[in-house]
Amino acid sequence: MPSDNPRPLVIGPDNGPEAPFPLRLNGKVVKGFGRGSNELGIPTANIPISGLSVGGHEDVESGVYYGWAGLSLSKATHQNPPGTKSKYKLMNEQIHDSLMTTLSGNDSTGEGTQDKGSVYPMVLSIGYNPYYKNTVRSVEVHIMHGFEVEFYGSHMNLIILGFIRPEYDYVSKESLIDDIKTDIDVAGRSLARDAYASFKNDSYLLEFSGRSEVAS
Ligand code: ADP
Ligand code: RBF
Ligand code: MG
Repeated sequence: MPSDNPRPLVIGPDNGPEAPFPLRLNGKVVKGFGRGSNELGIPTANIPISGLSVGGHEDVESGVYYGWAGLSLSKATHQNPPGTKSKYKLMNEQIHDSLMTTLSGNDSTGEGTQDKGSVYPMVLSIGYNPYYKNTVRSVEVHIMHGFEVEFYGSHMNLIILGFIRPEYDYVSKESLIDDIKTDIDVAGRSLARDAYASFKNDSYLLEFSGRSEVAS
């Protein structure tokens, strides 16, 4: 169960990520249990667990992390490019605005690079989803952006910059959703800091050639 203590507003030192971060991993977006959008209203793009073998992260602790996701070009990234004041509603509006403002000064995405793919802020859950008692470990990414369509089959590159919290069991679905919304705000504030925002330009995020089916 989560504790009743107030949660920190940001995670990680202001001057940049601390070891073992940044962690890099990648994989192709696959089907999960279909619960994210339908049950929670929070879609998560799942990648095969073998994505963790990239850079030898198999032993990474289960829990909730934040960072940046690079998505290969798809109908989804085309229809609604990053930075557009999209219909994204799960992050506190002020935090979202200042994250978008920080990013516009330091822009490797947006219209000009649509042919290369796009970079978005993300929160990541690695583990067994104790609330659902999954028997397989999953790697799931919620992207803080409003997409019009699904992007199964797209390749996703991830840079993880910090550990937010362990995974918990919850007394209700609503309390799980509340905590995920807090994770999204914590990630938004954390990523808006210069030393974290700059990772959005890391070339790893938009390298897709040779990265296919599963992780490479
Ligand atoms: P599954 O159990 O198959 O992962 P979800 O309900 O979690 O199903 O939905 C995930 C799918 O929704 C993703 O694979 C992706 O194609 C799509 N999607 C749409 N918007 C988002 C978003 N903001 N973040 C992550 N995935 C999204
Ligand atoms: N599931 C849990 O059972 N416990 C958690 O603490 C938990 N935290 C999550 C945090 C984030 C940011 C995200 C995106 C998902 C989290 N989940 C957690 C997983 C959630 O149950 C899962 O995404 C849905 O079941 C859809 O697969
Ligand atoms: Mg999912």
